[in-house]
Amino acid sequence: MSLSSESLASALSRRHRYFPRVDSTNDIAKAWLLEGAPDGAAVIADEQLRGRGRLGRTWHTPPNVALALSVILKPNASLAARINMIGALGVYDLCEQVGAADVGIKWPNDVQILGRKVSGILAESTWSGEQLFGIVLGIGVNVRADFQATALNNTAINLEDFSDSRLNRVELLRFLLERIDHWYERIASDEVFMLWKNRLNMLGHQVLVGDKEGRALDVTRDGALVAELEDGERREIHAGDVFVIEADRNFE
Ligand code: BT5
Repeated sequence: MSLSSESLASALSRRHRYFPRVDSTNDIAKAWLLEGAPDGAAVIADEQLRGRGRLGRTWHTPPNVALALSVILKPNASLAARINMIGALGVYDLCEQVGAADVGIKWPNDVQILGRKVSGILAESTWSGEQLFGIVLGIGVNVRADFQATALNNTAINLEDFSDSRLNRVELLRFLLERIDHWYERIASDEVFMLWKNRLNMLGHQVLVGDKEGRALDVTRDGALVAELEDGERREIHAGDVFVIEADRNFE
């Protein structure tokens, strides 16, 4: 069963829109949100020409080899920061489902297998004044991409590396969306936060906070990272960029 409007229509019961090729599923989902898309609606694409990461970075989604989706969610505004957790937990479950071991979440939004990035998550909120209109939860997952000729060769990994047989992307999407629904239903519960925290692979490890070195100590309930810098200063990082230092990458 290959990825197509027909195969998705028979596999998914939720409202969704499928496109063989888009610039970015997040952009389409944001427009649909403004037109009144229902909670849980999803935009799915086979290929992205301008897949977006955070801070102007790009996300690589060649045709036939990946998952690219954006789920429109309408949580209570006080729980908006947990949407990233929902995405990461869903992808983590998907990795385990295909048999991957050593799966971990790298704060704030990467899912890694063996320390390499299999998935990136980009949650974008739309506000109408003080009111949260909705959040687009964008998720990219590598299934069988060829990274050899790219700069990602040493840092990216595919789900199919952990499976004896070819993976069916329609089935993967169905499972991932089910897990997102599962965690979204529990978004207000402590279970979501605790499990996300337990699945982080970097607490206790050295990190770079901007240009300063420090140690990742903890995370707050709304998803901020607490790091202790070399000079002993403790800092809460909300949207900053934290890199795990290479030498400390073999999370034992
Ligand atoms: C992310 O950003 O990891 C968020 C990626 C979100 C992508 C999804 S796909 C569906 C939806 N539509 C969109 O347009 N976006 C979302 P960030 O943490 O900034 O990481 C970006 C970095 O990851 C890049 O600078 C590369 O180094 C690396 N990267 C890019 N493509 C990759 C891939 N396919 N696999 C592994 N690493 C990749």
